[in-house]
Amino acid sequence: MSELNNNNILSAASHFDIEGDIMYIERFGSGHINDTYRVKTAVRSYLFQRINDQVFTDVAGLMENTRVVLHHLKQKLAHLGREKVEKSTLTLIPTDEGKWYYQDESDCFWRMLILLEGTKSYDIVETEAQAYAGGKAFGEFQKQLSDLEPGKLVEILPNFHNIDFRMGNLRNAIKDNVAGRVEEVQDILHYILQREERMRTILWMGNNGDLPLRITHNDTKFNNVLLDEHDRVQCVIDLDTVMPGYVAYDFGDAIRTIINSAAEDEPDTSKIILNIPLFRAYAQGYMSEASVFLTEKEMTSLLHGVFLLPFMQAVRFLTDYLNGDTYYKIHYPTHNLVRTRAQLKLVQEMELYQEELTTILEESVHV
Ligand code: GN1
Ligand code: MG
Repeated sequence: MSELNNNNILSAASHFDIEGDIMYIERFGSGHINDTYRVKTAVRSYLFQRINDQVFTDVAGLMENTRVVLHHLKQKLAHLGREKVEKSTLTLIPTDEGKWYYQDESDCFWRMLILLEGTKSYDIVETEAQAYAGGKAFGEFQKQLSDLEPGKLVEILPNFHNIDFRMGNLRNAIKDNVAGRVEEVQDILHYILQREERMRTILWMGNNGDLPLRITHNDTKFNNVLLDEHDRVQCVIDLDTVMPGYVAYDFGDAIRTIINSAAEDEPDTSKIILNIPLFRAYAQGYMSEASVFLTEKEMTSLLHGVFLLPFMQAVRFLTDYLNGDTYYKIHYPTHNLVRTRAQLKLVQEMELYQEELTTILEESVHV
C-alpha cells in the first residue's frame, strides 16, 4: 500500500461524522496489518484505521461483518443502558454520507471508531487476575454470539486457521524461494515437518462432524482485550477476523500470548517459558462463561488448539519470511524469522508440559 502523509490522513478523517475539531493525529497500537491512528478532537478521542485491502480484499464484506456483530452484541447488552453498551462494545462512526468506511482518491479504505478512554491492553500478561479476565472476555464474546447464525457473516479470510492451507502456502514459498532464504531455515523446516501430521487433529475432527462451526473471534491475542483500571474486562476489540470457526482456535490463540513469559517476537528464546498458573487462570475464566455451551468434543479439542496455534503462527511468519516479508509489518530484516523461532520455542515448551496442561484443562472443565 502507498505511503501516507499527514495531509492524506487528515483529509480522510474529515469525512467522518466526529464531534469537535481535530487537534492532532498520532500513530497508535501495535497491529501487524492495518495502519492505526488516534484522532484527538476537542471533545474526545477516536481510533482511526486504514484497512489493509491487500489482506482484506472485500472491505465492504469486512465492514458488514463488523456491523452485524456489533449490532448483535449491543442488543445483548441493551438492558444495561446506553453508557455501559458504549463502554463494553466498539462503536463505529459513520462517514458524512452515512457509510461505515470511506474510500479516498488513492483507493485507501478508512474507518473510524470511538476510542475507549481509561482502558488498558497488555502485550504480556502480568497477573492471574488479568489472565482470568481475558478468558472470561473471550468466553463471553463467544457466548453472546452463539445464537447468531454463522451464515450471517462472510468468511472474510477463507481457510484462515486451516493448517493444511497454511502448510500449502509454506510449501509454495519453499518452492518459489523468492528471497533466497530457504537454505538458512532448514533446521526450522525439519522441526515443522516432523509435527505437521499431529497438528491436523482439529481439522480432522471438524471434517468428521465432531466440532460445530460457531462464530469465533480468530485473533484472540491478549492485547485484543481492553481492561479497566481494576483489570476488569471492558471490551473485546479487533473484530476484523470474526467469522465462522472452531472454538479451539480462539482458545489456542489466546493461550499462545497468555502463557508466554515473553513477547511474541522475543529474540532471546531462553526467555520464553510457560507460565502455568496463567494457563490455569485463563482456562478457568474461559470455562466460567463457555462451559454452558461447549460440547464434550469441543472441550477435548481445546488442548489441540493450544499446540496448533503457536505452530500455525510459526508457519505463517516463516512463510512471510521466505516470501520476502510481504504480509506482516516488520521492524527489522529478520523480524519474521525471530518471530518464527519464538513461536516454535513455545511449541517446544508446551510439549514438555503437555501432561500438566492436560490435567489443568480437565480440572477447569469440572470447576
Ligand atoms: C495479525 O494485525 P494484528 O496484530 O491484529 C494477524 C493475526 C496474527 C497476528 C500475530 C489478519 O494480527 O492472525 O495472529 O498478527 N491478522 C491477520 O500477532 O492476519
Ligand atoms: Mg487482528
